[in-house]
Amino acid sequence: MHITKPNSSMSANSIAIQNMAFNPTTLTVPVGTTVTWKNLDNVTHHVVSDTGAFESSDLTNGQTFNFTFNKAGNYPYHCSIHPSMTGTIVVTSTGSGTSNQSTQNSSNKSNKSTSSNTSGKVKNITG
Ligand SMILES: [Cu+2]
Repeated sequence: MHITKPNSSMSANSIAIQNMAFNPTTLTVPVGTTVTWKNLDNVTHHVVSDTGAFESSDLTNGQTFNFTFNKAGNYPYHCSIHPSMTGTIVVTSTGSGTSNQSTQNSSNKSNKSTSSNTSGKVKNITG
């Protein structure tokens, strides 16, 4: 478990749970971003990933839930208490100029199977 650093400045990577909806519904963040959900409703909400990538506890009014996305991809989620509440976190890989091209040269087909036939003679020495 990571201990999230206290961030005094309010980041844009937060989702308000308000009026029985996630706001914004879709949030796009670079990989490594910690996303914060905050329940502004007077009812309890429970954020859970569709794929099981993350899950909050029951969030009552004013409570928050943090999750750090360390892998790029789409993370659809919903509220387990109110299944009609859905949202998606889109995590983009940080393209820092370096395009990662992996060129594989697998044209090496020199597979000689050398079967050496050694007939072992067992000498039976008696005496
Ligand atoms: Cu809910």
